[in-house]
Amino acid sequence: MKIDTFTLFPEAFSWFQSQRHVQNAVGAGLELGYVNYRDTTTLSGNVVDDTPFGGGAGMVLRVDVVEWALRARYGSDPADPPSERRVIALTPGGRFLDDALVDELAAEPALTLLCGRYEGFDERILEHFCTDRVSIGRYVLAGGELAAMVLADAVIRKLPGSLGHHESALEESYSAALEGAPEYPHYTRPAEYRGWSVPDVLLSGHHARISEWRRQESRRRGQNDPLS
Ligand code: 6GU
Repeated sequence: MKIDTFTLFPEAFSWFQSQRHVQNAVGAGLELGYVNYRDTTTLSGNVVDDTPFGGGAGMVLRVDVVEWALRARYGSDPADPPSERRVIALTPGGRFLDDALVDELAAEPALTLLCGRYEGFDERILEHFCTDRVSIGRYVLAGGELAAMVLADAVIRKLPGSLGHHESALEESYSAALEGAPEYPHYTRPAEYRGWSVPDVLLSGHHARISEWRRQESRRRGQNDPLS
């Protein structure tokens, strides 16, 4: 898979990229690229944004600036995105990111993530250059970078070779294996701490009973999930 991120702050991704599971995925063939809108703008002073028509607070990322960046990267008209690439704008008005969308994106050969800053994107960017708009929740971030990292992190840990044990991405919170419910509780040593003990069944070595207990706990937690 290839993931290109367009941003004014590529340096913000250096910690993200250094994480073990991301490096593992890179070792297994993931290609990560970063493009700074600033590098291809031809506006004087390397300008990338402007004030909104109609007035109002903040600055808006310009449609021409985004076109130049996309053309320079892909050599084609961004208004005809190739079918093998999802072009995703990170924007608070988008489709909410959930495990199903993450699975869908993890199956794609190529993703382009467009980060906005300030008040966001000129609407024509979303309309003509993007296949998707994605939000990570009902609140507003100052820019799309953190949202892009959230999306990329969730996608990358689904790729083969990212996690130590491939199964660890299968039976986890919100996955189909747990029928969309949150994950069951985990415990490790010490088995007893300040009088707080680990459920006996987990120490029993009885795999069928352990599985059954975990499914029950996961379902029970799912009943308290306000979104399900
Ligand atoms: Cl994707 N971007 C911004 N700027 N704010 C957000 C968001 C995205 N998702 C939730 N809030």
